Amino acid sequence: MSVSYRDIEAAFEGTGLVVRGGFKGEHDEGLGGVTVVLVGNVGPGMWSHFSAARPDCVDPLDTWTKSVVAPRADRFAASVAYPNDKPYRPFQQWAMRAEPVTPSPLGILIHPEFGLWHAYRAALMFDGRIVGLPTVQAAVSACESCIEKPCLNTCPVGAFDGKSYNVPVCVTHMKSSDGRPCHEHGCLARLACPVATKHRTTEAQRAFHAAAFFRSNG
Ligand code: B12
Repeated sequence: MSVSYRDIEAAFEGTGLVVRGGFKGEHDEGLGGVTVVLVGNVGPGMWSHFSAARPDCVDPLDTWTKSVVAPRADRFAASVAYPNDKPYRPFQQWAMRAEPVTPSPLGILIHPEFGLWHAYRAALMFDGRIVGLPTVQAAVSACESCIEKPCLNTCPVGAFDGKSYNVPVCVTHMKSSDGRPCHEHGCLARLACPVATKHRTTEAQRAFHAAAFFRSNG
């Protein structure tokens, strides 16, 4: 079956998830002959779709994601990998081959249009090639021209030093009463990024991700 990139994009239109580029896998990474196409969310676009169909379970976003992605993957005879399924697949490394994203000082990847306000939800694996797979433009990181780097001096407990993320320090702060703003507004360091502020997710979405992070790490 010959699959076109445009058809994959069309299959996700109106779902809240979007197709985010792809790449041809190599034999030495166990992806010989496979084309990987990433699916994710950008800006606040996913939230209303997810909220309207939110399942009542422990991992509602993962469950909702699978309900959107799995039937579409079946239609294209593609297999699927999800970022939270173990063993973890290298989604960030894949993302850098699929679109012009680069590591930010926070560790998460920065996108030229959406800044830090995006994520990856699934990887579709196709046997063979995809017609019309976009080529990736050279990435220019917005962080390079950002002199003040407020992401590195906003965290109330200095959990980010530009090289690593001190998860225990972050979680201990979130457990204390002083950590309330992090629960209510989401990660303050991420929120301080001056890039693509118009694509920020809503406060409700940020609080949802903060709660999920705290539940699994707190
Ligand atoms: C485990 C994990 C974590 C761990 C971090 C582990 C670590 N070493 O520091 C914890 C739970 C702390 C974490 C946190 C977050 N994570 Co995380 N995480 C993952 C996950 C599920 C697996 C990473 C992995 O081991 N991959 C396998 C290895 C082989 O691949 P890799 O590409 O080399 O992975 C390395 C990096 O991903 C790094 N890493 C992962 N998350 C983070 C977060 C930060 C801040 C840093 C510095 C590094 C880091 O650790 C990996 C091993 O060195 C990935 C999804 C995935 N499958 O990759 C998401 C993922 C990397 N996380 C993501 C996000 C968004 C976050 C949060 C910001 C989520 C939130 N709550 O808002 C938080 C940061 C907390 C905060 N205060 O904001 C996104 C990043 C998207 C992007 N734009 O780049 C991913 C891709 C998931 C997704 N659905 O898109 N995460």
